[in-house]
Amino acid sequence: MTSAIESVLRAPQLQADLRRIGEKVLNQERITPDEGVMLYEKADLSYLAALANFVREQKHGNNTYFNRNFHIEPTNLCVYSCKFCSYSRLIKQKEEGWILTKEQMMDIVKSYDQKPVTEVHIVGGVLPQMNLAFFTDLLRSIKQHRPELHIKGFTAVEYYYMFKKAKVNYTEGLQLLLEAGLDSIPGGGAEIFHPDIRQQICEDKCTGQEWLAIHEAAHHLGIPSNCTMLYGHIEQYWHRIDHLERLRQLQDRTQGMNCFIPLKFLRENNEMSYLNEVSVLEDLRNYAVSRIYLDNIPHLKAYWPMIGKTTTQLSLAFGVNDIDGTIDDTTKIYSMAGAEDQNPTMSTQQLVALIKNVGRRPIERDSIFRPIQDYSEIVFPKNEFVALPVIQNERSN
Ligand code: V47
Ligand code: SF4
Repeated sequence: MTSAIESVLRAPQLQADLRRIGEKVLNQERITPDEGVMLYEKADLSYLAALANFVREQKHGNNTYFNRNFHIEPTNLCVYSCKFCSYSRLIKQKEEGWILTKEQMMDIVKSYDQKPVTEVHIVGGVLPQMNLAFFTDLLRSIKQHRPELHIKGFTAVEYYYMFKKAKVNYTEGLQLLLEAGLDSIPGGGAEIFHPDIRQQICEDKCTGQEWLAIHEAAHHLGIPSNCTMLYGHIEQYWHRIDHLERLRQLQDRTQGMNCFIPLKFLRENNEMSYLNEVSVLEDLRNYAVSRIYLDNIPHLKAYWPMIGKTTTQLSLAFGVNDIDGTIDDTTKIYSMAGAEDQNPTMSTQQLVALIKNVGRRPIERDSIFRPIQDYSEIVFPKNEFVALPVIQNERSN
């Protein structure tokens, strides 16, 4: 029997260099940086979809993962001034900002006491008073209150600053947080590693090399992490491939990263608002090339609060196999940057419907991607079902 990818590779009009890349993907061989750039520049979206879906189905079949999570954003004040950031307020504009006390954050945790969430994602601005001692104390209190809640906490940017202030090296700092209850590290702060771009969009925070070194130190301590790339602003395709290549090399050394999350630049309320946002087609192209290039990172996530529910459904045909979680309206990072969903929250039923409606198998997972519940056969009571944009129904009309 001929697979879909084999018939795509036989198309007579396909350029020879693109066909060679496709054959590599079919044979599960790694593509080179030049080939990655070529895919971005020359490949048809339908060709990319076929290759990326092949990789996705080799790794995960039809499974599409989500989790039940909420966020805590300790502060939106920040000592840094990333030009793309709509969220942070410099300390001088502090009347527009918030700083949560430990008690306020514990109240957020306690508000989920009767709810079946499995993860808290903690991320925010960088402030001197939110230091290593403050956060180890917070993590200890969370674990004391709810030991089984997975704490995915703090970007490498936040770590870099707090470890420097505390005069500890990366391993010492991470070890302290691990002992206090840290379970994993989110992917934020990576932006674009290449210094030519990084200096223009976020010159005053940690470098790409420092970001990578902190994740590497975490992996050596057995702390898993995610990784991200902020795309669709002033970078070129080869900067994206340079970024993916650095992640692929780190993963070859440590196997510590579970998931890659492309983050689309959103333009409202920041210093880069003069740029247009890239199109949905570009989002899909980026998911597909990322899936093909990062052959050693198991999962590819579409972060639905950022790209919206319809693009999330489409992304499942372009290599994506994870859509993050319920969120419960607990993050402001993307709504402040102009995301279409100003109060991001989805019930389990809605996440399941979103996945099922495009013919995929919805699986709830834990934070390190172990399956918790297969929802493919579960029928929710009718009155709890909330309609979503339904791509499959549009096709079948
Ligand atoms: O590092 C800030 C990005 C990141 C904008 O690990 C923006 O599961 C687009 O990393 N347009 C923080 N992006 C959030 C993050 C994340 C999100 C979801 C899941 C995970 C995970 C991690 O948000 C920052 C920055 O790259 N960001 N401003 C903006 N205007
Ligand atoms: Fe601060 Fe993060 Fe915003 Fe940069 S992206 S200004 S580090 S909150």
